[in-house]
Amino acid sequence: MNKITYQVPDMSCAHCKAKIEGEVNKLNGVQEANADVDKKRLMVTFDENTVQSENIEEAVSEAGYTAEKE
Ligand SMILES: [Cu+2]
Repeated sequence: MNKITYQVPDMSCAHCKAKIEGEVNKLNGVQEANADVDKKRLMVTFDENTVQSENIEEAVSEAGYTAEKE
């Protein structure tokens, strides 16, 4: 399992958090996505053999937000 952390500067409330987590958790290979609204941070545990960080970034942008690798 791999862990990656992103900054999501446009995440501002619990609704954003739920939307982002929901979209990232849909990806095959993602074990856990956890967003911290106060720190504007997204932590993802994933299997790099199944899913890549680009896929995670795409899922975040599908939710309407921007993920920047920390
Ligand atoms: Cu929001």
